[in-house]
Amino acid sequence: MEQEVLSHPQEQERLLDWLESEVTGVLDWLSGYSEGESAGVTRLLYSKPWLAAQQGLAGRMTRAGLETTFDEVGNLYGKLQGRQPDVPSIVTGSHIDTVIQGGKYDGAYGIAAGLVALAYLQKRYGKPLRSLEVVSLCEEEGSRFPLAYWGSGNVVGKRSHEQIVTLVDQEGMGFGEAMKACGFGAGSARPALRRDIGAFIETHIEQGGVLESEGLAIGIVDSIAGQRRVRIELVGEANHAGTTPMHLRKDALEGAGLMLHLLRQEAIRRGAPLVATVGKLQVSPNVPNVVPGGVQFTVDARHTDDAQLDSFCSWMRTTFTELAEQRGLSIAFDEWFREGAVPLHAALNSRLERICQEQGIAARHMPSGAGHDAQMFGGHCPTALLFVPSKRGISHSPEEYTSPRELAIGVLVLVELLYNLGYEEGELHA
Ligand code: HGY
Ligand code: MN
Ligand code: MN
Repeated sequence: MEQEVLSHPQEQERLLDWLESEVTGVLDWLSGYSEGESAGVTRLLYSKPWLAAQQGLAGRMTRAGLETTFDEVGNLYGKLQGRQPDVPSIVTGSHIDTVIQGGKYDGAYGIAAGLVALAYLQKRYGKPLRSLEVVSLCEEEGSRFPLAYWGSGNVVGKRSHEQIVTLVDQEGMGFGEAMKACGFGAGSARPALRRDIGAFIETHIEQGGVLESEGLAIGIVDSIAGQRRVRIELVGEANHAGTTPMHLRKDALEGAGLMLHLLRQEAIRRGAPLVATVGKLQVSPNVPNVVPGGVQFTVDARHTDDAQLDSFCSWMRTTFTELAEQRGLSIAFDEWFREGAVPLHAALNSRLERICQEQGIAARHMPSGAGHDAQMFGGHCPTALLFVPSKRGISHSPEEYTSPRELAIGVLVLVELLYNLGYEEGELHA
């Protein structure tokens, strides 16, 4: 394959033009499936736009000649059947859900890239040796329910129906109820767990500024940072804003404010790649003339070294507990998400490196501070994650942007890797 595409740079140019129009076409179409009129894309798990997007993708996969199936949690697969149906599949894809008012590339790009790559390979080379599949994973972000990686976690056996029984969204809708309303749930279709995946490849926007700042086209990810997500509840004493002297207050918001400040200072003191974020904060009763009696806020902490991450989190618990005591507040911690740092597959990354060299594509190895479905697959099967640049490093925002050419180059590298893995004889991971 490399010879055929590479020997004529004009042919590579023509292919990139075609890939550009195809992948941007899918992304523009997909971005139309969003909640309400707000800026950006909001497509939450088991919501109406989520279901419409999955059904729309199923139609596209079928029209592209792929065998289309849903599993019981709503992961959608499009399969290009291989000549050796009993050997493990090569799967590529990403997540269809988004954050609230997110961008149109996070997750969606990996699905669009897989769809376009399989359509091209089938048209150009027909049936592969090993089956090639594109998967639209139902959920990764944890935006609607307090649980993340529901899609990929079910595929690799790290999520189960027992974990969601008591989970509800902001409106009080139960996880199981929302899943059932979309026609999914235990027994609704084939089980999600897969033990027949020979390799998982995820193409994703970088969501950071390294590639852009270094003028590179491709990031080959060596490891994905570990994550902890903790909900913290502070309870003080609601009281009259006018009659309660400052020294007699048990002000939950004042306590939270101090904790946020200390958290930031400590993360800066410990230095990169540690990051800590308070992204959500709720005050009760949240009215101007009442001393806040209660606050709930979240901490999202990440590091590529799990021991460092654990050390930071235990510092946080000790420091916050002491501070709460000093201020007459009660404090409760609920860690609802924990994922370890994951190394990605060295042999697949060497293939990616070679492909970029042969194609004359500027690339580098790098870590990922963002979590990805590849983090789930990494402990389950040989897994690779490749990045394309994000403009100004912005993501999880309507400002998220990657140029059509940068998107196409990512698809071209994916096409090459899928060709290597899917069509070439010999050991899969020699
Ligand atoms: O939060 C993350 O790292 C990912 O975008 N879910
Ligand atoms: Mn994301
Ligand atoms: Mn993502």
